[in-house]
Amino acid sequence: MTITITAFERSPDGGKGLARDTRVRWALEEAGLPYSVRLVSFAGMKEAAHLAVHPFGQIPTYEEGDLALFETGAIVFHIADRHAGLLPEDPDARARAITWMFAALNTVETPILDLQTAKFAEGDKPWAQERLPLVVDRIRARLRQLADRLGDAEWLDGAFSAGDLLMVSVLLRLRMSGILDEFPTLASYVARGEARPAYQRAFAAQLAINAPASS
Ligand code: GTB
Repeated sequence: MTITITAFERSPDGGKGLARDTRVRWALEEAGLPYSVRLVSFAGMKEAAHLAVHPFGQIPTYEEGDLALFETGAIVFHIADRHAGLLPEDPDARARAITWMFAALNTVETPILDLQTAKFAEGDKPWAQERLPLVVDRIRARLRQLADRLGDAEWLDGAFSAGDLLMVSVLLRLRMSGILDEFPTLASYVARGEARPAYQRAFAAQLAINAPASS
């Protein structure tokens, strides 16, 4: 059955792969699934046709026959649950990999999102310069804990899993800030994720849409 996902008509990041469709593309590539992409504008996301699939008017979405999903974590889990390569067969190892998926989105990404908010949405507020160091310190604390747990391991729990896919994707959002480089263990972990052929294909596919046209 054909899989169709949605992505920005033109991502504000200009092709850095930070919009969340890249996570879904990566999961589809890891699973070896062909897919098509429906590009949506910011205005189109708020129109009834898109809201019928995504109640919050965002990307990405995932459609497969009669099934329509939103929320990146749920989409990646759906792909990982139904296809080999992203979750272990062993039930306990599978549960731990799913735990890492939640940890990436609920525990590690949340302070990182605060940084985006503090910089871009609240940067002009009179208290912004006071708040920023607090936000950055909370990120550093999380990354320290994550780096301690990862240690010298290649991936978070045995073989590469959907937990790593989401964790690497979340950490990638920090690259521009320089904070990731303060944690060489995590910088290397992210580099291992980016080196995976499936990630490379996903990144190239979004870049083909989002790269600024050369003059
Ligand atoms: N919880 C939802 C999920 O995980 O799927 C969040 C989805 C979401 O935030 N979607 C964003 C969106 O549609 C795009 S990915 N925004 C439009 C809107 O809300 O109107 C977030 C994103 C956007 C841009 C960059 N960037 O330019 O670097 C990075 C990440």
